[in-house]
Amino acid sequence: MSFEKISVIGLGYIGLPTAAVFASRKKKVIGVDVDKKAVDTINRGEIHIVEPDLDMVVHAAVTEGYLKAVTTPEPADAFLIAVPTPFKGDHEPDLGYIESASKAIAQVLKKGNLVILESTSPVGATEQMAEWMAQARPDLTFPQTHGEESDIRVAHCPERVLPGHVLRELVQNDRVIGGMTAKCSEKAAALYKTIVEGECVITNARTAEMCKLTENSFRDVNIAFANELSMICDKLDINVWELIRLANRHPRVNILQPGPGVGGHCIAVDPWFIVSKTPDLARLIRTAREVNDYKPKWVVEQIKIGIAEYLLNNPHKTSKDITIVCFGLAFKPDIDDLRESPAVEVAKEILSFHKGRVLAVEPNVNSLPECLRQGVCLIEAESAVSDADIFVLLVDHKEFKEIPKKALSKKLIIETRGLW
Ligand code: SAJ
Repeated sequence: MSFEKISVIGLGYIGLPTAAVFASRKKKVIGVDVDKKAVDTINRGEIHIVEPDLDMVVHAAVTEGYLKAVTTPEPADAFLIAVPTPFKGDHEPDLGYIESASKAIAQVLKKGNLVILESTSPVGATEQMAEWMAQARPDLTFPQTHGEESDIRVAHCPERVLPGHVLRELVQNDRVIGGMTAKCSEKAAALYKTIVEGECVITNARTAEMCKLTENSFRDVNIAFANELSMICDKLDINVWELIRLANRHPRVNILQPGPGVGGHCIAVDPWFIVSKTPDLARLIRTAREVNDYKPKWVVEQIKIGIAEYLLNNPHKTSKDITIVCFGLAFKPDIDDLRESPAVEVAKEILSFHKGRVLAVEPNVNSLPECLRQGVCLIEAESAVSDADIFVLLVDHKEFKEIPKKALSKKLIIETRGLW
């Protein structure tokens, strides 16, 4: 089974690194994206997202002629779909991007092609994708009707890489391969084996879909446990970080860290794909989502209590005189990604009620997101330390660990990460 030409549909945080890694193994790769600007950027050998070392790999792949980006699909031997799967309405999965991607590649499919869905998807999405392609190409046969005899092989192989470590994890992590038939799995595994050093473990498409959702839900439930503990400990006047450190000394206890909430485009979204399929059964998974979604609101309540306390201790001041600084806006430490960030949500809320100045320190970005531009001032940590009255620590970026204890000693601090 040889794959001369591989096409990756969707050149975002997953698709672009995947395309670049295949290209670095001297495979001809065609990256497809509807965003013309992203396509032009990649064809210049540059990147439009932030991921360590990705710029070098893409630059080399483009200049050596192994990777090119286009806006409309071209024929290839294998197609990997890595488009977003957000939710809509009441947390219902939105398969719109998969639908358009599969209909677009259907036009160029040939007998013998392999189509892999990499996007995190609700159970049944791979079968649905195969159905969309079958409808668009009645001249070809697909696994749902022709089993092992089908012209086109279809599999789900969820991405599982951690932002910030994508290039390493793409190669080292095990891959779960869920073909619609055994031959579909076999062909998909042969493709991944050209780049993956981890094991390629074979299952069916539905199990592979559920496996990815399970991994992220597992993490969400465990973070919710830590977040719930943090709120309980606050009520009981117990330091939650000390508590977790102590409990984790038990050989079979491993509690995660509380924070201002769960951000990013995966862990805060994927559990809903399980809830939407089985709402009456997924009670714990839903509750975990609710606990984590409530956490930023709880942090805002703590800030309001902090302001009241500050005014009580400084009776000559009004709330207008109080400067609040948010340390960190990203959705997790040491990255520049502010999308779906609970820290941004907290900053936005502060802005909506606080009459005094609001500052933000975010060493990983040069400008604020649209929703904060009117009212929040982005400043350096040093100036914030001298100017602000209330410190809200929202992200445990490495730079914040270096702020001297002395500089914090007389400030009112609201800590969501246990760093200070
Ligand atoms: N968080 C906590 N406490 C913790 C750990 C994380 O509050 O102890 C928060 C983070 O601050 C962040 C959110 O959770 O706001 C998510 O961060 P993360 O580092 O747990 O995960 P992601 O979203 O960057 O990546 C996850 C990974 N999934 C798992 O670890 C099970 C990654 O492997 C997946 O590939 C990725 O989702 C994805 O694309 O689905």
